[in-house]
Amino acid sequence: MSKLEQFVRNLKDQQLLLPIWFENGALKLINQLKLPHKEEILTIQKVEDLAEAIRNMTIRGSGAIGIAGAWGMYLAALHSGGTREEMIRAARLLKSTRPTAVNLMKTIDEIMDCVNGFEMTPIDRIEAKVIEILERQLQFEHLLGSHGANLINDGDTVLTHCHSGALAGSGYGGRALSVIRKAYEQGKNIQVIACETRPYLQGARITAYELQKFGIPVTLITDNMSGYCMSVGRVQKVVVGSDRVAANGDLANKIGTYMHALAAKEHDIPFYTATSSHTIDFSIQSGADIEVEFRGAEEVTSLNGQRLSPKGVEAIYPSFDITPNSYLSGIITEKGVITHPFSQNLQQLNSKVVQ
Ligand code: RUB
Repeated sequence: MSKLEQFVRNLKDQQLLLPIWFENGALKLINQLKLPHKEEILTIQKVEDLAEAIRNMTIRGSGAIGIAGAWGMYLAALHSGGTREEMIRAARLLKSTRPTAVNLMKTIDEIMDCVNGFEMTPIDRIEAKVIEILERQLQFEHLLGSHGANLINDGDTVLTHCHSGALAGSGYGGRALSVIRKAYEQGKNIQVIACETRPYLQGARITAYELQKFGIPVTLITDNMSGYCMSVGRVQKVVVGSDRVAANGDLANKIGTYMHALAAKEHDIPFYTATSSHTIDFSIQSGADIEVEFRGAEEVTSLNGQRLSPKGVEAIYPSFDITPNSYLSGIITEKGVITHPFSQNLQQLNSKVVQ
C-alpha cells in the first residue's frame, strides 16, 4: 500500500465525513446531488470526469473543490504518464470548472509548483504534496473551529447559509460547521438555523444532513425567512463560509449571503465568515474584482427537472454575491479572528504563522 493510500486509510478511521478520497487506484466521491436521500459513492478514473463532477456540483463547496483539484492533478499524473504537457492541460481543465472559489486555483498551482522543472512528473512529489494539503486543511478546520467557537455563547442560535461543512471541506466540519461543531463539542447548548439555499438547496439537503449526523439541533427555513427570524430574536449569530475573500475583507459566498448580512446589521446581530487564510486572495483588492459565476437559468426555472415557471420566462442565476466588509463583525481563520480594519489586519495575518 502506498504512503498516500495508508494516509487515506488513517483519515477514514477518524470521525470524518470525507467528500473525496483515493481507493483501489481510483478517486471515490460522495455524490452531493443525491444527498440526503441516497449516500451514493462514485468512482472516478479520469481527470475529465472529475472536472465534470466539479462543474455539475456532484462535488462542491470551496474547500472540497480545492481538495478535488489536488486529487485531480494526482489522477492526471497517474493516468497520463505525467508528461508536462498533460499536467498543464489537466490544470487548465480543472481550473476552468468553477471560477469563484479561489482554493481550487491555489491547490492546483501548489501541485504545479512542485512539478515545475520536471519533464516527467515525479509521482512521489505529488503524493507528498497531496498529503500536505489534506493534513493542512484538516488542521485548519480544527483551529478555525476552536477560534470561532469562542465567539458562540451557551444558548445561542446560529444562522448559516448554504453548506459550509465537512463535505464542503476536508471532513471535520469544513468552515462554518467546524465553528458550530466545536462549540457543540465544548458542551454549549446551541441550535442552528439552516437556510435552504435556493436553487441547489445545499442548506436543506446537506447542512441539515450533516448537523443531524453530528447530533446538533437544526431548524430549516427558506431563505426569505431570515429577516423575520432575526426580527423576533431567534438568531444570536450568523456564521457563513466564503469562496473568496478580497484583501479588504469583502467576501464572495453563496447567493443570498449578502441579504442575510443586511438583515443582521439592521438587527445588530454579529455576522462572521469562517474561512482559512488560503481563501484570502491578496491579488484582489475588493469584492468588485471577484468573478461571480453565473450558472444556467434552468437551475432557477426548474427544480429536480420539474419546471416551476411558464415556458419562455427568462431567469438569471448569479451563483454568488459579494458582502462588503462593513457588514462583517469578523473573519474567523485558523490563525485567529480578524476584525476591523480588515485591510490592515489581513495583511498582518498573512505573515503570521499557525501556532
Ligand atoms: C458553496 C458555498 C459555500 C461556500 C463556502 O457554493 O457558497 O457557502 O463554499 O463554504 P457551491 P466553505 O455549493 O456553489 O459550491 O468556505 O466552507 O467552502
